[in-house]
Amino acid sequence: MITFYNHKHAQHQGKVEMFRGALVPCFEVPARVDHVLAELQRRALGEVLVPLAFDDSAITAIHSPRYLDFLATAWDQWLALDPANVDKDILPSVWPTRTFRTDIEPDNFAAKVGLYSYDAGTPFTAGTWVAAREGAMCALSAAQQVLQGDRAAFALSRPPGHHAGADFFGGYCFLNNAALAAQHLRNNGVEKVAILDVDYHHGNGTQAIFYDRPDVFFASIHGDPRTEYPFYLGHADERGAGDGLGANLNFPLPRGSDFATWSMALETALAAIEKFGADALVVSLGMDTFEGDPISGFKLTSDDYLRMGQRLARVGLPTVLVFEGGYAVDAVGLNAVNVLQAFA
Ligand code: Q9C
Ligand code: ZN
Repeated sequence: MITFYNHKHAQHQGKVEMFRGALVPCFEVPARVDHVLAELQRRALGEVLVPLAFDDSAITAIHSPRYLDFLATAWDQWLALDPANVDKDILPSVWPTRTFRTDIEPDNFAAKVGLYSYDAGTPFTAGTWVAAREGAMCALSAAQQVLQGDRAAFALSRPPGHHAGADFFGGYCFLNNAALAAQHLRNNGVEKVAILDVDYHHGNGTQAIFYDRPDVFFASIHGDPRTEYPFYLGHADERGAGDGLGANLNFPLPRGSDFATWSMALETALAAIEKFGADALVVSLGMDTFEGDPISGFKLTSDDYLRMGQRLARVGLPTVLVFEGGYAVDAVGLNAVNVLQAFA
């Protein structure tokens, strides 16, 4: 399996995120991807390539122009406020909640940051746009590889993507890599695409992007949003809207769930994907379901990821795997490559 590696990922390097009234060191660190790359190379799992370049139209197919313009200029706007900002991350602190307007972009920079985000845990740094954009190219390249006939391809990148919506960042995510891959498949002759999100956290961004669409099925297995981030989406009764009704399926599971419970949800999700008639599969491959994850609550073991990879391969569809979360840094290489090796 070919891996498209974001060699610019370390340009996104957040310092701190808000947690219980304090700024704490970021969990989403460059070492995560370094460990996956090292393990891929140690097990010689296939070629590791830099991504191809795709036109902006591949990104505007998912993200709004004004959001992309904000991402591209945010760091310069931040420095224009005060050159001393160069040593600090951008973190939002004000948001337009219910009853506020979001159609007018404010001139005030803090207000803009809030307009395009939904949490205070996702720092925007000097290299965030460059890293996120190159990550999008990795996801698009992996989709392209599958379009060209490969059984599967892997996009190895950070920042992750599945919490990012058409016009907002959050949950450590800026551009929705899985959505970009799915849309690229759609735009190049694949009629029906299924996205399976196995990250511990509900893929709220991906769900929102495709919620009213009948051509992209979204299924997610995740910690119950009543107790787990992102809290405000991911319930079982969210089944899609309009033409997309029936093309969205959530499996919220309680904290502490192990692979026995998790894999029952997987079987139901895969049966629904088969019934949908998907021609290709995009997997949001988060590794934060691991028992050792510092911010999550499932109990999957390293061996369980071999079972997961085997099962995903048995679906038999052309598959794009996109790296998402996973914060047990020392184990994330072993666990991710277990999925990939068992798949291959
Ligand atoms: N103190 C992904 O896995 N908040 N994002 C965690 C920890 C945000 C996770 C709070 C978690 C976002 C891609
Ligand atoms: Zn996650």
